[in-house]
Amino acid sequence: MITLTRCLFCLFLLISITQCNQPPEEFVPNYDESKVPLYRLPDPLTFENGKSVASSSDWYGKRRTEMLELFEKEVYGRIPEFDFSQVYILNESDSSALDGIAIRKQITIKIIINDQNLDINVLIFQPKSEIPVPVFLGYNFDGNQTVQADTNIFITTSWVENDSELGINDHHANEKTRGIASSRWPVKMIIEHGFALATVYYGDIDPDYDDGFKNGIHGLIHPDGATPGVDEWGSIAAWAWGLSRVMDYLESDPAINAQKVTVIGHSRLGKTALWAGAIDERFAVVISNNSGCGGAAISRRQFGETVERINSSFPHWFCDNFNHYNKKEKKLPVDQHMLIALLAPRPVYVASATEDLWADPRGEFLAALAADTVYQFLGLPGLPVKTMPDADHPVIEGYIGYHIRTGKHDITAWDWEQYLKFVDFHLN
Ligand code: GTR
Repeated sequence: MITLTRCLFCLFLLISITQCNQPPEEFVPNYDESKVPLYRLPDPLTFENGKSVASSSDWYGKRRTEMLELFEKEVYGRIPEFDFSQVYILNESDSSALDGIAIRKQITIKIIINDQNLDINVLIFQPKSEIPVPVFLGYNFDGNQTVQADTNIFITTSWVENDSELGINDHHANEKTRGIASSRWPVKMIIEHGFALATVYYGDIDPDYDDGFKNGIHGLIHPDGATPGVDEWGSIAAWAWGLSRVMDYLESDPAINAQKVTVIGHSRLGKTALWAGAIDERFAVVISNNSGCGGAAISRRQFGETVERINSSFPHWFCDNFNHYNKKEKKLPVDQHMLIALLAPRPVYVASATEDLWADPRGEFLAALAADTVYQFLGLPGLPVKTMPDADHPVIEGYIGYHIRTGKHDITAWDWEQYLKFVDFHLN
């Protein structure tokens, strides 16, 4: 008997060891619409206790708060309460920028927490105007100097990703990076439409790698190796917090109309723009460009990038609770249409690209469509179409704008043209 037990135990050990040595299962994204599982979206107009939202005060006063808390607890993580002060330092300003059509300003927002500092470096281009101007606020991926080939822009000193082609091998940006993202920032066009542009390198707030939350704003708030709790902020929430600090600054700048701040972001920064707009209602308009999983796309579709995949590739983006929904999207008490609905009654624009299947363009459209019920409920024209428009046919007349552009995962001058029209239509 003992021998038999021992044999069984050895067999069990052998199987376990063999399993441990298996390479991790390769992730094969689903790009086949017919393989999207059947799912039912949670209804933004039904409370968690099953009761219906009956009035707009029910929505604004109760259900919206309930949904916001669910997103905080299960997806992005709650921002802990902490004391800080901030000062604004104007480092540079020049009224002959962009061939004389704009004023360039470079400001440091110095956040002071327990005698430690976090510097958020803001680059602003603004039209020459007698009256305060509306502004687009968006993070850039690689440093303010990448937005324009303008030698006066300070090169970021924050941690950046290494890039052998650009000769970056010690996480410090260099001269070669000037203007490399200028196709994503058609600054002249923005200025000519009467808008200012404010941009910040997102790495100023939290460097985008999984370091156990030791650096950036997390490091200042959770010192001595402590990490955020399972329902506390990951990097997306930290970046969203940073956008609110820039908003604080914009409110203090007499050249800016702080009632007309549009927060915009591409990809992971589109996810961030959506969450920033949800938690900070000072943002008048929100634009999500190709934000995909954890952004505008419906998680339950499991098309392209999935919850499990994003949590394993980027464990620092969301709160730890989000891991509970790996391969269990149906258990999520929310889905991303509810994130869009949290922006009501403000205008929001969702944009996809035909070749960006990883971000699930149809899932992004369906989320915008499902958010429409909340806008309609509040008496606002939400999304003016019921079926996905053809490529390059923007829908901008409602409170929810949408387009799918021909091409790849990117933000282009054509995307910006639509955003300028949309924001002009709603804010001016
Ligand atoms: C991808 C990620 C996407 C998206 C993108 C980006 O690797 O899977 O969710 O955020 O990065 O931000 O460029």
